[in-house]
Amino acid sequence: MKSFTVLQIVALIAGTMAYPNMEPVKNGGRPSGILVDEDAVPVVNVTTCGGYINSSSATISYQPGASIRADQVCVWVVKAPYDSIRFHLVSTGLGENDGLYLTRFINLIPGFQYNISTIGENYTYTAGPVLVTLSVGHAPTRGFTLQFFSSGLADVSTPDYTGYTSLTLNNGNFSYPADGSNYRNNERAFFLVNPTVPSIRTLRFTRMDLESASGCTYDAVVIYNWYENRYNQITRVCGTQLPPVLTLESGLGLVTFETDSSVVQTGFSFEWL
Ligand SMILES: [Ca+2]
Repeated sequence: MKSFTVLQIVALIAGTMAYPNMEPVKNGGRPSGILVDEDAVPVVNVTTCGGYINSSSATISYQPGASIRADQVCVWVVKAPYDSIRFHLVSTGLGENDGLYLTRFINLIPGFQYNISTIGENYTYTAGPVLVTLSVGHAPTRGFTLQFFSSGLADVSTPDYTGYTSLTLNNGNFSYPADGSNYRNNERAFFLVNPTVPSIRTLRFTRMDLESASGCTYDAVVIYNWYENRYNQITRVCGTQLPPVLTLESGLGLVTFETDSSVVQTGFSFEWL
């Protein structure tokens, strides 16, 4: 990592000559186009079952050395400012029937996945965001401590989301947009149906009002079910087509919403129980 310091100095001296097409855009107080080192120690500490972590580094420490109930599922969303994201497991009490997974989540599509099990090993992505999913087997287990550090160039491929909610109650209903207005152009939003109490759940859409297109290539709701330790795409819908009622075997579902640059309508509603 010492070479990063040298590169930083060179880049600072060369200035715009080295990056003639690069605007000196500020990103978190650090100019883009400059390689940024990892934080010396994680700057955020998260101890909850799931959460949205927008940080250059963090420690996710969930029940280390303490008990976690059977079938517990937790999801942490990691959005880091730099394009290299290195995860490593510090300690774990998870058993062979439990899983801790990293899932690349570029463009709202669950992608390459690691099953993290080896303490000290590096699991690295070249761009984010990343979903961290804990899936406990059918017996109680013990927790873990995981850290991540981002470094490198500004991750310009990772947008700010236009909407995000984690739905953690046992049941409820949800509408987007919540105030009954039209959704916006260029939406990039996602919603986790992830009740804290583990159980099989049902996800049922009650309203759909999106711009319609063949293949739903303009505006779309895409639904994923966490099953057999993967985010499996169930359906992609638009227009007024209601998705099929979905059983969430592990109690975890993912609803993504994206729109193009024109034509907006009133969105969608669903309930879970
Ligand atoms: Ca549209």
